[in-house]
Amino acid sequence: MRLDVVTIFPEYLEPLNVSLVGKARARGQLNVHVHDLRSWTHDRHHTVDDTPYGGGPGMVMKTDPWGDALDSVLADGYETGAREPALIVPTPSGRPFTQELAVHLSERPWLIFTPARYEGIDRRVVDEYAARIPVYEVSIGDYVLAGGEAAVLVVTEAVARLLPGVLGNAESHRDDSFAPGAMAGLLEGPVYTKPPVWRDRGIPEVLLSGHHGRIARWRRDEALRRTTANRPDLIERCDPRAFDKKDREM
Ligand code: 6GU
Repeated sequence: MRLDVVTIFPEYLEPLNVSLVGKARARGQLNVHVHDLRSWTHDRHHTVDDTPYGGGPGMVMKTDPWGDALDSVLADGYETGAREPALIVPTPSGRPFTQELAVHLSERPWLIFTPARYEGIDRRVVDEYAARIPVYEVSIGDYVLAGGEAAVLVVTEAVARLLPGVLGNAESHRDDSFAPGAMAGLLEGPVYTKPPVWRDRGIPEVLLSGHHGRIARWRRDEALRRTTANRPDLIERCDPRAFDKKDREM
């Protein structure tokens, strides 16, 4: 997969060199290009923003630097064989970024991120590229960040770990919270490792029983308990057929 990020803070994307995403890059599973938007400005002050039409607070990112940057990134990618680009526009007004969207994006070969600062990018930029390529406007949650760069890190990590061969073991995302399947939409319960006693705290006896059926039942009960406490909305949205008689006794 190829990723391009156009930003006025290229250093904000340095975490892309670390950990899972960094290793995926080093192994050639991810081809990442971070670009400084200001290299597509032509004035002495490298201006990327201006006052909003219609008035109001804050500044709006200008059309020309973004248009020139995106044309150049697209041309460069195509030249090197990249195909089927999609634009990812991080914005608090976007559609919610979910595991389902992460899975969908992980199946695309080329993602171009446009994290904005200030009050966002002139709308004509998004409209222009939406007429040419798929555009996904995404929000990572119901709060406001100072810019989209942190959202790029979030989306990139969620997507990269789904790429073939990036996680050590293919089963690693089978039980992810939000993954389809046996734990259908429930949050994961608690986990434990050695030592068996720490500061007088033991671990749930069932985990030492070696009884796989009882362990699976316990994990499901814990997942239900945690989901009910932290995300009752997820329980509401579950297919009632996903629950068995023992669930209903909880
Ligand atoms: Cl993607 N950008 C900004 N600036 N704020 C956000 C966001 C994105 N998602 C949630 N809040």
